[in-house]
Amino acid sequence: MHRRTLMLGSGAALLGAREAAAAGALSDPGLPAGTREVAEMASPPGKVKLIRLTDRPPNYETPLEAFRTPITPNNRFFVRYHLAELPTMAELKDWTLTLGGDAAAGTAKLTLADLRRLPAAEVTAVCQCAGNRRGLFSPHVPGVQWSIGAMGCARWRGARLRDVLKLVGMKPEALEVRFHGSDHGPLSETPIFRKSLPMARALDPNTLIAWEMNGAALPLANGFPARIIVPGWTATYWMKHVTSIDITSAADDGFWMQKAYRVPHGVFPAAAPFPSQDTAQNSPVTDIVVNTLVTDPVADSRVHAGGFEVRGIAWDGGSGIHQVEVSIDEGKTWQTAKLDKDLGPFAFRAWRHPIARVAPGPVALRVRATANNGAVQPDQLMFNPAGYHNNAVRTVHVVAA
Ligand SMILES: Nc1nc2c(c(=O)[nH]1)N[C@H]1C(S)=C(S)[C@@H](COP(=O)(O)O)O[C@H]1N2
Ligand SMILES: [Mo]
Repeated sequence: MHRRTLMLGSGAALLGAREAAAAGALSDPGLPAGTREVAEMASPPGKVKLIRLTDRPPNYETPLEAFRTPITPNNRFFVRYHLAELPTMAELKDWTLTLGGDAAAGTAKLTLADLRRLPAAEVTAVCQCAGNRRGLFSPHVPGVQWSIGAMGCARWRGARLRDVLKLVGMKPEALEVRFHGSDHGPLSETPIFRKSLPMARALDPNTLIAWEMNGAALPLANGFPARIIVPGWTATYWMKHVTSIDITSAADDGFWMQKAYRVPHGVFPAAAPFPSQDTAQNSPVTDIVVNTLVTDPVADSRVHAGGFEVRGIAWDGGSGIHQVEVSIDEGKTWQTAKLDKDLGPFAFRAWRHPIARVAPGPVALRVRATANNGAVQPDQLMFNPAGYHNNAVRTVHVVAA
């Protein structure tokens, strides 16, 4: 089969310098100088105005303005790939999903039509890269310098992974379920992108193979025709263009499980650990940590001294949001925000809070969320060398007039 590199950025409509600067302000000005010299606004095929970080592989971030609604539109949803050679739409017309593995009782090959014949399930869930906000790490750490937009929330529809696994059955020694997608590296030495889940998470009724995102087919860059959805877990497990699923009796020892996406022990307590992937040195990232994003007012903007509203979103790894608090006095006192409609425990929870009259001049807004499991955003960054799980309370500086 003929394969070629899809450069999502090729033919991208770049914005004018002034528009790019304005959009850059929307993308969050909190990045240390120099972390992002190459970023610019771009509209790769099927997408509108994303922040381009790299082209090969494509890494595009969602700007702040797209988080004003708790559902992120498909055409503004971020894009993250590790490997540069992506499948084309033409190649994916012949897509099939192969089921097997040493701990599967049988094997099968499914088409998209086969998958769609299984009972459909729906879940609204945040897809967030564990490296979201890595660019805001201090001290600086290497890796894609994401600001706040390596995440999105969508309504995903597909088959339950457990129903798919039932088609082949499993042996008692089944330990992990391993996924592979159809993208690959330019050189055969590049480790293929392969991820696995512990059996319990694979069999969780919320874990899906989705073919629909917000009521439409998955965009090519977000995993067409089908991807894994693991609500509550960071997006590294959400395999796009998934082409094979193996039930295995051994822990996956590939690079992307054993070396990448790992955090030191004890720094991030996880409700759902992954014991077969623990080593003496570290653990795999699993649960999304509790976090908030202020969408209004935008940093460095002017607010009305007579009163203004602070708005944003909050989310965690699936316990749901208990409360969101706002402080305008450097965290000495906190006021409780009003939570908007609940779209489910895995979704962005929109919130708002009116600030009464303030003195004209600088205002420093701090916002923190507490999850239903008791977890609260820390004041200080929980440092780890690969730059994951940045959920430190942030300050948004505005000027009241
Ligand atoms: N096939 C494939 N699936 C993948 C990846 C990848 O590189 N290839 N990256 C994973 C990671 S680390 C992230 S953060 C999410 C990003 O999902 P998105 O591109 O739909 O936003 O996809 C996950 N699934
Ligand atoms: Mo990621």
